[in-house]
Amino acid sequence: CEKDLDTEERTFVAIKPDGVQRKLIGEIVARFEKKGLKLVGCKLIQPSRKLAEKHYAEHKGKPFYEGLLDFITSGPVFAMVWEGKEVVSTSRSLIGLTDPKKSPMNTIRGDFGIDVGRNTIHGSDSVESAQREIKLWFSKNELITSSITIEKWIN
Ligand code: ABT
Ligand code: MG
Repeated sequence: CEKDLDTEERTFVAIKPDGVQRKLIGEIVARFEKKGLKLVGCKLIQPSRKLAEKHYAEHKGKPFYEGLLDFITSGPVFAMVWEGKEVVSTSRSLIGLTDPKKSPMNTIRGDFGIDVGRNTIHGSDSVESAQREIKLWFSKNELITSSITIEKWIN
């Protein structure tokens, strides 16, 4: 029976301005690919203040909120949508803990960061957040929905 790709779990992942500036896009994308996850959309985008406010709405009023918005809008962000089995939690495992100092080695934040306010990468924290964030950052036509697989192009 054919796999229905439309119903597979998706998550929103974004390499933050510090990660882009430090040329970590290739390294990070490679880790997601090697894990077996599937990239269904990506773009380099410098988020507007409005987009950043919507994205981080849950943190409004917290002491780090304004600084967080300044940081996330300070340069290009590499936004991605990944698909796969339990991709939300799988991605959070690849990413590691919020504070890079406390994040284990072999996680992205554990390997590449030292500052909680510059933690390199974002990943949705639940299936509900993922659905909200994907809608916020991407339009439908920017995401691959076709179930055509590479095998069909091989004779
Ligand atoms: P995000 O993927 O950015 O959402 O991080 P994560 O979900 O792991 O952690 P949360 B709690 O959502 O943090 C959001 C951003 O706020 C920064 N932060 C967080 C601080 O600077 N100080 C704090 O005390 C806390 C709790 C870390 C996250 N982003 N960055 N960069
Ligand atoms: Mg978060």
